[in-house]
Amino acid sequence: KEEKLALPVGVTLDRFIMRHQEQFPYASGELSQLLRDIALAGKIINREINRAGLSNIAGAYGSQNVQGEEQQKLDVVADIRFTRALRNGGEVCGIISEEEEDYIDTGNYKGKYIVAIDPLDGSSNIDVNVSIGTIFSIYRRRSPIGTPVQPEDFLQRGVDQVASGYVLYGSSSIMVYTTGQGVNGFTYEPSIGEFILSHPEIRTPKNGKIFSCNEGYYYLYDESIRQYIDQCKREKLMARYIGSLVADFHRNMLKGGIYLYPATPKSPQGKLRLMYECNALAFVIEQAGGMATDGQRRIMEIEPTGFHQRAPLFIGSPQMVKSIEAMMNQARVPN
Ligand code: P6P
Repeated sequence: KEEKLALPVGVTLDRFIMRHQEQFPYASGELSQLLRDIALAGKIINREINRAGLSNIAGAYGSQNVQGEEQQKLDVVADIRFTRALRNGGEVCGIISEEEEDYIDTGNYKGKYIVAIDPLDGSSNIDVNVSIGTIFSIYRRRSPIGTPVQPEDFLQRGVDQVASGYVLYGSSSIMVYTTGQGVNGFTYEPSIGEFILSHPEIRTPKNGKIFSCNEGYYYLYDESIRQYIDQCKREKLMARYIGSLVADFHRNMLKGGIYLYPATPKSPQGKLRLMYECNALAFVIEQAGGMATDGQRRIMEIEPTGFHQRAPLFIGSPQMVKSIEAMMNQARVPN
């Protein structure tokens, strides 16, 4: 295990990636380049989001933007930008995206990596100025280099992720990722167009005082989930639910807390997607000392069978996740 590389706050993402790569003498630099490509796409989306403004409000200026182009919804724009950046970067042989039914063969047969991505999660929040995020997950391909990507290249368990992370477009924008050596956050400085290390070595508190779920579904949840929510209220915990996964996840990771999206009769497998939401955030939270489960199994051990399959998600401070898991297990034990 290489010694921890403690870089000072203020170092740029490029410098950070380069310094970390130096620690892996056999690293070919492809993953470093891939992370840079993702950061570049994040900068471009950040600009599009900040520019959305009036041009994106339906009716205000019609659906044409100033260039007379058909105004596209930002999540479509994000999907085009990210898939283009990943295709042009050359490191990625295939992509699965929340916005695309089938996988994308980028034609980069020499590419070592595949990427699962939610280009802009929570896009319903865009029109009401709520923070939104990009979530990504990176795997090494399984099929031979030099051949076209195969479906099974994408169906890998979360434990096999090489890297994962997100970009949160909020009051300021931040890119947070892990390559399995801890979690670091880089705040975007638009005046110089750089992501700057602002949150080195993020560790999530072992316990927390925030619970995040859509209580509108309270009566749809299993009894054990309702018991856990009641317990949170008895303990006077803070209810915080933005309705934007990346924003809720990021706040809870920094301050301590739990985010839950349980199964309901309406969504028997929950709502969130395993490959490019649950697994990506599960890798980050575990690297920050937290936990992520579907209520029965560690999220990252779920054997995927489909690109867009859903999973219930309980993620955050380990003591809080363990506590709701215990309640759910108790409910399962026949008395
Ligand atoms: P609900 C947004 O659509 C999203 O995918 C996540 O960002 C968010 O946490 C969740 O769904 C909100 O879902 O059912 O509470 O509106």
